[in-house]
Parts: sequence; structure tokens; C-alpha cells
Amino acid sequence: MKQEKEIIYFITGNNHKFKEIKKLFQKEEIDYYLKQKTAATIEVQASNIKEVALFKLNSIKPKFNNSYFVEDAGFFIDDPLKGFPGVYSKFVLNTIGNKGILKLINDYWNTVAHFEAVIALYFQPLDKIFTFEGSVEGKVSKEIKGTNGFGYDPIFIPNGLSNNTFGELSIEEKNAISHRAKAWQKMLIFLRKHQ
Ligand code: ITT
Repeated sequence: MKQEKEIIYFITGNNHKFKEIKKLFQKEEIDYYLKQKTAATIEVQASNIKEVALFKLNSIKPKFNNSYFVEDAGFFIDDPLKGFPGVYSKFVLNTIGNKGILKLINDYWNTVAHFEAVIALYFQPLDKIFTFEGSVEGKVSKEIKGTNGFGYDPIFIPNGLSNNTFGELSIEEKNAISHRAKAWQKMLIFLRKHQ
């Protein structure tokens, strides 16, 4: 155990993501303070989100001497859209949005979808980069439901939780099963091992 808590930076412009991770941080006895930072990052169009996350991390020129991480996430409609929007999640949300997505799959009753998250961490004590991944399976809702969360949350119904979308869950409920929380759990194990 260290004498003093160190700062670890979550570099993101997305306040919702930060709030979710912050809640998870607060639940744990851990030798770090979490702080949000925004920085100019480059989001490349790659074939998978791990590549996007690593590129995002490598595009940061930190002016501090701490560990820091970024996270990239995507929403994948496996059936019938073969994984679309996936790595295009941000662009698709900003263009056709959830309404447009629902129109695309209007004729399908049985859909399969999932979220993926990859955290890319620059771990200062070892001067190395590590990645942690998480995913959650479910389906697409027939309608936009719920005002919690952000992005695709109001159209994603995770498996095993009645018929509620992520948008109808509290942060705590989403954090109990989400892609982001699963990636975080893996990073937590790593941070504990190295404290
Ligand atoms: P960064 O600053 O951390 O990069 P971002 O908002 O650009 O934040 P991403 O590129 O990781 O985030 O996300 C791609 C898209 O997927 C974006 O439009 C998000 O709104 C959406 N998204 C990511 N995580 C989500 C989640 O947990 N629930 C719903 N939508 C999510």
C-alpha cells in the first residue's frame, strides 16, 4: 500500500462515462483518486474498438506525470445488421440517431445486440500500456424507452433483466452488468495487484 493516494486521470469528453466510472471507483478501497481530464484525442476509424482506444491513448501528449486511461465503446447490432453501427457508433448516433436505427430494423422481431468497451491505460509506474475489455449482450428495443444514461441506452435491452432498457436503469443497475463496468473490474484487479 502507498502512503498517499495518487491521481489517475480518465481522459474523456463524455461526462456520462465519467460519472459511471466514478461511481464504480467510489465503491472500492483503492490507492487512487480519479479525476476527469479532457484532451485533444484522435478517434481513428479502425476495424475494432481496441484499436480505436489504443490510438486515442497514443494521441495524448500528457503534461502530467501520472497514470491515465481512455475508453472507447461501441454498440453492435449483430442480427440483423451484422455488427453495425459498431466502430461507427458515434457518427451514426449523431446522424440518424436512435430513431433512425429503429427504422432500419423495424421489420425484425428477434434482434441480437451488444455493447463493447475497451479501456486503454497508460500505467506510469511500469511505463507501459494495458487494455481491459468488457461486453454485455442483449437485444434492441422496439421503441425508445427511458431517460437515464446516454447514447444508445434507451434502445438496448440487456439479457436477463425483464424488458427494461439501459435507459430505464439507475447508474447502479447499469453498473452491475454493463460493458464499461466489466472492463473496469478487470482494471481494478490490475491496479490492486500493482499497488
Ligand atoms: P470519449 O471522449 O471518451 O471518446 P465519446 O462520447 O466520444 O467519449 P465513444 O467514442 O466511446 O465515446 O462512444 C461511441 C458512441 O457510443 C457515442 O456516441 C456514445 O454515445 C455511445 N456509447 C458509448 N458508451 C455507451 C453506453 O454505455 N451507453 C450508450 N451509448 C454509449
